[in-house]
Amino acid sequence: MQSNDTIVAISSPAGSAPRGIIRLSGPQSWAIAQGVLRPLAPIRPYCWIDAWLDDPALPVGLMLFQAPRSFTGQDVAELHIPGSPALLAMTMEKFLTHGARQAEGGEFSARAFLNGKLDLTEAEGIAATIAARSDHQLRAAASLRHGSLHRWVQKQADNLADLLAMVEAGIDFSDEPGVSFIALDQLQQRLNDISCAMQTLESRSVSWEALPAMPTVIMLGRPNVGKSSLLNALSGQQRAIVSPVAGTTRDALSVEISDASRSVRLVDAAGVETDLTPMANLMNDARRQTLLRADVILLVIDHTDTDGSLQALLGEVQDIHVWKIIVRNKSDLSAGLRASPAAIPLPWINASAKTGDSLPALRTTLFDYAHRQAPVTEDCLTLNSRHQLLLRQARAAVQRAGEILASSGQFPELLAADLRAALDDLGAISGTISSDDVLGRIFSSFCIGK
Ligand SMILES: Nc1nc2c(ncn2[C@@H]2O[C@H](COP(=O)(O)OP(=O)(O)OP(=O)(O)O)[C@@H](O)[C@H]2O)c(=O)[nH]1
Ligand SMILES: [Mg+2]
Repeated sequence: MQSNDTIVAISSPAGSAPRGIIRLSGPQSWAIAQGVLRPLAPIRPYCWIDAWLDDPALPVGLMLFQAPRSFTGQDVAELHIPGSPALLAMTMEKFLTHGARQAEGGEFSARAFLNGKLDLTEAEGIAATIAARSDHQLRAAASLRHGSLHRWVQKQADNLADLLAMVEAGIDFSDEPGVSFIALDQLQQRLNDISCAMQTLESRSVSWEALPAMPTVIMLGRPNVGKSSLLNALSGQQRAIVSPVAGTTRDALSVEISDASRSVRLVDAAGVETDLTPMANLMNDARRQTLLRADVILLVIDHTDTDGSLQALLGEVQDIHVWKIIVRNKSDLSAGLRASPAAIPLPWINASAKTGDSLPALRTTLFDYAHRQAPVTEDCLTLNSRHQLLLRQARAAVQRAGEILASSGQFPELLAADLRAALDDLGAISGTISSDDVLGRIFSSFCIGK
């Protein structure tokens, strides 16, 4: 990974926005920035500098950061301009012709890592933040980014390094009678403590892969109540066929709907058929399978539903223990709803897929329920498969060391080798010891500009 040239990338999100940011990092970043734009005041790091771009003629803002006090640990320049994609692309071109190189995905974070500004788990936290699709992932990513795993690793690595130093000193001075650096039972106790701490982390942690990426909301209701119409209206797309013919939707259909920070997958399951033809049986089976994936069930009813049909619907989902909400669709029809509010034992909302009445409130309710789950806390870390593998290896090495000690205590060289192996594995979690190969794999999953 080359890190002594100057890289540049657009680091604001894709698309139009009031403000766009182009970031440079490397020894030439200040000079290249001054080649492309004219500062209107003497340049100083860590403060806003008004500047002028000649083509097109525009006032812009410049921020300079001096090595090593910057995100990457190098000299950094940040240009703030109006966030029009065409203007950003044109300005990027100028930086490239003035000698900067287009940054690869994750290269800014990689430089921060190589300059000791971030450890590998914190860098992974940045990548995970960018990729997060749910509140759970966002919270877990923030915990990584803020160094909770890094601190844990550091503490255990310090303990292991202490023990290793004492065991190795014991080897060096083994010819000297009466010189002992740590009593065997004390050493055994400290190894047990480290192994227990590792076991606790493994058992209390949540696997990254198991975090719900995007909660699923499944709509359920009798044919013709307007499930497909709601799916289309909530997603703003004509995704599902809508018709007055009951039983239009046969297979489950899904769309992703998002607000500013959250997404849910909305699934339109086939309507609940009551006359049991072979086709209806197949549809009912498929729907039950789909329901098992639900984080929230949205029960859809309309003015034709009676207390009885509502109870049948509730019966179908009574064994599924997830959040359930009822939407009384077709609120625009003046006939009113037959199922009385008293018969509705769940949170409910009146809405109309046709007129759009209450759909914003319905969307917000869905996001709120779908993302309502236990938060990821400091002492319940989220580990990805790389962390889990290294942690398991480290614990196995510590356990081997404990066994050598328990069986004889006579082979300090073997003991030291296992402690070193455990230390290497812990080091690889935070990246203090890793091959370029591993680093390349991790940073290549980043997006450009981060
Ligand atoms: N007035 C009114 N009509 C609606 C509303 N929502 C849906 N409809 C109509 O109700 C009929 C059925 O709508 P769909 O969305 O196909 O219903 P569905 O629940 O998906 O039906 P199946 O796929 O058969 O299970 C269509 O004629 C829609 O135009 C609404 O809010 N108000
Ligand atoms: Mg339908």
